[in-house]
Amino acid sequence: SASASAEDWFAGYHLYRDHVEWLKAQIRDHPTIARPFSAGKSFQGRYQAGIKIGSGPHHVVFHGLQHSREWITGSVVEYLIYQLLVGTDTRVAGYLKKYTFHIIPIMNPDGFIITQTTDRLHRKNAQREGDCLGTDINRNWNFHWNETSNDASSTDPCAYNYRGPKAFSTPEATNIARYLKSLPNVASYMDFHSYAQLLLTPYGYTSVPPANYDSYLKPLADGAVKALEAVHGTHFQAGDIYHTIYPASGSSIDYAMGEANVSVPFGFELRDTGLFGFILPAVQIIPSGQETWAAFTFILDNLR
Ligand code: 0X9
Ligand code: ZN
Repeated sequence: SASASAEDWFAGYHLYRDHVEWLKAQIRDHPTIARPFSAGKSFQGRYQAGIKIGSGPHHVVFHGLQHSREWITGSVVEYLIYQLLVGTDTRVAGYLKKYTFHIIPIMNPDGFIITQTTDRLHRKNAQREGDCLGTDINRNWNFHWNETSNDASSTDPCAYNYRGPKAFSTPEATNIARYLKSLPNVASYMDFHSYAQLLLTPYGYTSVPPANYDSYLKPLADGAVKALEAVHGTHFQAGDIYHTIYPASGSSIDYAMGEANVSVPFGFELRDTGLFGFILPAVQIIPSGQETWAAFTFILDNLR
């Protein structure tokens, strides 16, 4: 349940309603540093519920479960919340003065419900078109949307990477985009996915990386991956979406950089590399959280 100790909470995966309660409990238990917010409502009217932590001038925005079958991402995002609220890392006090964190563990609640009721491997949201269920939210962002060459996104409502009938037809992406643009300066935006063990930078829509890639983004990502690997020896690879995973257009971090002016957007692809895939055993939640914390804090320590 939501009042379980951290050790118990991170020992398993949980029902949607328990995640909602868990987040409320964190806010209730840490009223001086945490408060609730929501980016808006999903297609079916569920809140994209979030927690704001800290009071610094530099804003850091991140979320899990844009793709609903990637359960480890919700748990790892919660683990990062837990570290920011009650962790023993001595750097946290400094982070809470420098940054305000805006964190949404479950970006796609409708899809998450589907994975817990009817289809464990559902990836998309709940907007039906004909016989097929869901738009791929991570192909629906309004920056180079609908570049369908190279399988970067699909026009087929039944495809796993269906782009939607128009850019920002999904409320889930639209809400987060509006939220990003409402903040005065977003120091970093991070979107947590699984699985592949990658730390991705823009772009996915083109093979040409952004202007700050060689001088800043790639070295920062390499450092973060090195810090991650030092914890449990898990191997990650860093690079741009286009070359490191595959061409993808209309995705969140491309939008964050190209349209919302975020100079340091990252897409994490968490454990594993396919042995368990999306069905990652719960015993890996804490180790995955620990190594992700190392990458995350490396980024916070080196943002400029
Ligand atoms: O295809 C995707 O949307 C991402 N891979 S996944 O296996 N999780 O579906 C890769 C896109 C990269 N963009 C971000 N990570 N935001
Ligand atoms: Zn994903």
